[in-house]
Amino acid sequence: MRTDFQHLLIQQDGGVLTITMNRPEVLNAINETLLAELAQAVEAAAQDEAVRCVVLTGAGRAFGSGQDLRSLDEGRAGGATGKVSEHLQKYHRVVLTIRTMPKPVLAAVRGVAAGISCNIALACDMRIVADDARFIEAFARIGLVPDGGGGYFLPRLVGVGKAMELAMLADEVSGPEAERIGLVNKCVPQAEFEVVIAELAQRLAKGPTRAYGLIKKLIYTSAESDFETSLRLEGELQDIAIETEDHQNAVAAFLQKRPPEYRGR
Ligand code: LHQ
Repeated sequence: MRTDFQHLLIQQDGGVLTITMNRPEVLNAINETLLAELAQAVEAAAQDEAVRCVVLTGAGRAFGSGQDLRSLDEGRAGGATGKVSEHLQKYHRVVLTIRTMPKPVLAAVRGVAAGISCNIALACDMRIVADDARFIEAFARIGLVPDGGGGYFLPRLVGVGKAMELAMLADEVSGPEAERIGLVNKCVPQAEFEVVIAELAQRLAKGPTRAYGLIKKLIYTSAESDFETSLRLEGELQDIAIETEDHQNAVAAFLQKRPPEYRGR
């Protein structure tokens, strides 16, 4: 796994790979370099069997402030042409890789998560946030629509009515409120944040990774399937899960009254 990035910090602890977006002076605003590096890092993490859980976070006081508006403006002033939808494809590569990689991805959010940074956090499988977290679907503030998958994730997480409110008003949602409306999984005091993240990430990294990958497929596909299609997929995935070493060892461990040890195989 490459670690010499300009705007990312990469740290591996056992099966947990932490990717930290690192431009704290601009609240980790995403410029071209950060975006390209993020795509490379998540793709490498997806491929690497030694990585069994990914944590995505931001350096300093924020998770991220969205697209770097300065570099966007400079690009325009410099005569950059091309549709924004082409630029968005680079973000789509990131969110698609997060959703499809067959292992859990946690967003660890401290401080602000605005614009497309907010939606990258929503792409992750779970979100654990500190109580200073601020989620802002900032797009409408600058006359844009939610991108990076926001229009897809928002109604699925919080329902259509709330999604509309968050996208149109673009008001801040605090960490505790985000937990209350289901935008995040858990909001914890800042003093406990790092320990809670580390414990959950290590727990997931020591879990039945193959089953986790199949669970992602089952849950994420369900939003697009009818009930019968989902039941069919459930059967196909269970056929795979039941053949895994982790499943067979866990059943043996249960019968022998000892804790299971998952190897991700
Ligand atoms: C920033 C940024 C930033 C550069 C803070 N860029 N410098 C859009 C267009 C095209 C294609 C792709 O898709 C997108 C998607 C998007 O993400 S659109 C949404 C873009 N983001 C925003 O509109 C948020 C802009 N930032 C803010 O509203 C505030 O900075 C927030 C609410 C995030 C944080 O406020 P504060 O905590 O008060 O911090 P601050 O405003 O003082 O920011 C600290 C520094 O970071 C500051 O620099 P300075 O040199 O003055 O200290 C800001 O200029 C810089 N910064 N966001 N997106």
